[in-house]
Amino acid sequence: MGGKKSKPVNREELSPELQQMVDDVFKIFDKDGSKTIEKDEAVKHWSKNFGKISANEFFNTVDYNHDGQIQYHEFVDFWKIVKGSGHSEEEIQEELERIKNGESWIGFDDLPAQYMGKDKR
Ligand SMILES: [Ca+2]
Repeated sequence: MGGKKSKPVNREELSPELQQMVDDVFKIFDKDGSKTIEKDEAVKHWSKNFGKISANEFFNTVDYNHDGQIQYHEFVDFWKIVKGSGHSEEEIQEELERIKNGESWIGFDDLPAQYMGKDKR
């Protein structure tokens, strides 16, 4: 959208350690083990702090096919794209830690446009 040049979508494989962390965080959300994160599971997770805001941002960014659920493969794919966009595994771990601790979803700059969530400018 708009005239801004869009970054190509690059994916980079995650290290086994990071993959494990991604799996762990996914399981924190996916309480019923359905292999999808439902919106209300995300809202519940962030209920202490910014609840709906973080959950909405999270879904805007990661629910790429907009079906209202974050499938496991969407979740994993997202982190591969973050890494492929030049973010270090340390940065990714920090964001995963934040999510784990129920801190607000920050997201990342300079991802391909379709993975930027809603436009914040
Ligand atoms: Ca989805």
